[in-house]
Amino acid sequence: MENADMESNEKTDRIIDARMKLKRRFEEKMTQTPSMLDDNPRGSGPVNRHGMPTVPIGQTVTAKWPVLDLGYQPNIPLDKWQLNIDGAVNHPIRLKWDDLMALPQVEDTSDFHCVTTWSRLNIPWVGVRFMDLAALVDPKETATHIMCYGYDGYSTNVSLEEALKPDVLLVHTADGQPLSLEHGGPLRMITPQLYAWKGSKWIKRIEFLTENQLGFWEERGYSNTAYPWRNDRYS
Ligand SMILES: Nc1nc2c(c(=O)[nH]1)N[C@H]1C(S)=C(S)[C@@H](COP(=O)(O)O)O[C@H]1N2
Ligand SMILES: [Mo]
Repeated sequence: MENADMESNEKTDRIIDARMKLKRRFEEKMTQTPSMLDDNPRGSGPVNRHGMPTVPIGQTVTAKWPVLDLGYQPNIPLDKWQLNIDGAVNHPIRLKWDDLMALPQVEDTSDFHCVTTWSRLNIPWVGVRFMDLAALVDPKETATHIMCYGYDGYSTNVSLEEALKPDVLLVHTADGQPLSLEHGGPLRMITPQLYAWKGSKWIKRIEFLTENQLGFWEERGYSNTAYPWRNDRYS
């Protein structure tokens, strides 16, 4: 076998190992998250693949895709773009665009629920699983949360038991098109089982934390947990 192949096999093995370890470590905690715990998630419409009513309580479905930001949309050319993943991890990494595209690419269709009461359903995404990025950096035993930072100065915190769910992606493609600048292109995170503010647009850094910290909106009164089927909007 070529040296490069051997190296890449070792890397793949390391990632698979780390992924299994993470699964085992967070399985129990994940069953305690509202989406898996609640017998009667609140909302209307047919049951979705997570067992929740399609439209969470207090939400209205929109065909349009509104834009929410802090009044500034940072435009990062792909050759300058990078994503740092660091904090309480064994292998901090800095990904350039080509590194990101070389990782396993996942297609998934999911819903988007904004706390300001609109929901956009069935958005087809392409991107990389947060779980796979976490496996790459191998979180320390003490890691419990992440803080995600955007190029616009935004931040938002997510617990690892939520972030490691398989539909949490870092996406570069939506509706079959490169993710537009206004929606967080070139890369944003999505958290389909939480309100959409938990997904940072223009993501530039993911910091693993050993205790919970509040992000931009969480400091301003939005819920720490942000679970749409409990109408869990404010703290
Ligand atoms: N970097 C960054 N990410 C962000 C925001 C922001 O202002 N900056 N707004 C959040 C909020 S409140 C929502 S509802 C969604 C909106 O995403 P959209 O503009 O693509 O609809 O992005 C979230 N992620
Ligand atoms: Mo929002």
